[in-house]
Amino acid sequence: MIANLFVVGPAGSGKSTFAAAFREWMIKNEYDTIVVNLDPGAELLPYQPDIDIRDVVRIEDIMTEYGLGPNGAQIVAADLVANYVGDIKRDVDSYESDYVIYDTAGQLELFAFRAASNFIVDFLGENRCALAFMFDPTLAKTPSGFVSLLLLSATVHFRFYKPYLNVLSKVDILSDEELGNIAEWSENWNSLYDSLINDSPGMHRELSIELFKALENMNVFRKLIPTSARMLYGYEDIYSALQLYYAAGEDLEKR
Ligand SMILES: Nc1nc2c(ncn2[C@@H]2O[C@H](COP(=O)(O)OP(=O)(O)OP(=O)(O)O)[C@@H](O)[C@H]2O)c(=O)[nH]1
Ligand SMILES: [Mg+2]
Repeated sequence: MIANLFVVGPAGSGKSTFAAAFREWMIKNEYDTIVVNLDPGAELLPYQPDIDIRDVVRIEDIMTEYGLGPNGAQIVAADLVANYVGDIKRDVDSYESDYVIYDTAGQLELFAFRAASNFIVDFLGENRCALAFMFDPTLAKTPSGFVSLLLLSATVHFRFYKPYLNVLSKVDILSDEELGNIAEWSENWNSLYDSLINDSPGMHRELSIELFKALENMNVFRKLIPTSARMLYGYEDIYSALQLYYAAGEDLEKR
């Protein structure tokens, strides 16, 4: 059965580049993998999608047809994707690929907070599906930014209720010290709490501390997997983590 991975995250967090780099790593390692672009609003993609929703859902057409501006059209487009899941599934099946990576809409809310997306993930993901939530390092490198991303990731998790990985993107732009801090926060929640307490005082710090406590109670902390598309780094760890979900640790056959 096909293993499906949906890549989600805030705008510009590196979803499309991750999808491209992970496919590259997978193919290099002889795992048959395709990428499906589910972002109708993507203007330029850093890869050639094997299947592209923009072939059937086009923002310009929606703007003309519904008399909408670009933002309204993005919302309609996000919902219209659901009409084509049968066609997408047929195309995916025709590839007979073992792994399918789905690149999702640029703005997180267009994917994570639309009812249509639950249907899309359930239909395409079947019962072999995981989500990768991208942590952008520019936000993740401050303790309060890190907590904000944890909250978003947890929100996505509870919306879809599928196995999920938290992925740190673009680690090549972090200094060793910044990367060390993030790794420490993701492995040791007490250190995240200490960093929050030591942050400059203010409402923002108070809010982050309260959010931290709520997240702790919800037991949503998990280790971040660092990656860099530029250095093709971290994808083996992604693959291993996914195997735990897809095949209970059992390696799928190479082809
Ligand atoms: N240095 C570096 N830059 C990266 C990496 N991954 C992505 N980027 C850059 O981050 C920016 C956003 O990357 P995308 O892959 O387009 O991010 P996205 O989440 O798909 O963006 P939207 O779909 O537009 O929301 C681009 O300028 C990428 O070149 C990385 O590993 N290292
Ligand atoms: Mg993208």
